[in-house]
Parts: sequence; structure tokens; C-alpha cells
Amino acid sequence: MATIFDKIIAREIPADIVFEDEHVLAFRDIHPQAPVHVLFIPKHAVPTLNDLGAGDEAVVGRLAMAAAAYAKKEGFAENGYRVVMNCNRDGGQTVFHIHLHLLAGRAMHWPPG
Ligand code: D5M
Repeated sequence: MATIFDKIIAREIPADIVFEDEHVLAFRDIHPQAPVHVLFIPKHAVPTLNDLGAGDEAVVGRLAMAAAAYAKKEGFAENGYRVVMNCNRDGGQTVFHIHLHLLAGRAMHWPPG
């Protein structure tokens, strides 16, 4: 089922896009939880982590590598950052198109809420 992220990929609704390549799109979260809060999504929609299958190894790998490259480019890689993927109800997932949250610009707490 199409989600709001498909509309962002299709440029049907606006987003503050910070990175794009053939497979990955990254844009600022509309409800930022840190000074830097960017979502990295695959252009090929997969609803949740549970739906990844054989041959999808690169899907999540590309998100992680794009996030790390962005952290280096923006200069906060050394101070550090957090990446999070929420899955289903107890994980707090609200948009069912997998996405990697990149949070930075403040010290993170552990355990997360
Ligand atoms: O995270 C889903 C995230 O998606 C949540 O932090 C808000 C964000 N979101 C929802 N709609 C938009 C639009 N239109 N632009 C940017 N960001 C958006 P989850 O892990 O599913 O809870």
C-alpha cells in the first residue's frame, strides 16, 4: 500500500530532501527529535523490517551507508549520532515504508523511551 513516503519519492508532496541517489532518498523529519533528524528511505518500498527477504540485504545496507556518509559530510560523525529503525506497534512505527532515522546534534540517552 502506498504511504506518504511514496508521495515524497514521486514529488507529489514537498520534503526537505538532503540526499538522493538511485536507491535512497533522505529528507528532514517533519517532527524533529534532535537538531539533526533525517530519514533515509529506500525508493523501493518495503513496509517493515519483517518484510525484508532474500536479496534485500543491500536495502538496509544502503540506508546505513548513506546515513554514515551524510554524518561525515555534515561534520558530526566524530561527535556521534544515533540511527534507529522502528518496527510495528511496539517499536513505534507509524509509516509503513522502512526508514532509518538519523539523529544528531545532541547527546542521546540510553535506554531510549
Ligand atoms: O517514523 C515516521 C517518521 O516520519 C516520523 O518521525 C514523522 C515522519 N514524517 C511523517 N510524515 C512526514 C513528512 N511528510 N515529511 C517528513 N517526515 C515525515 P516512525 O519510525 O514510523 O514512527
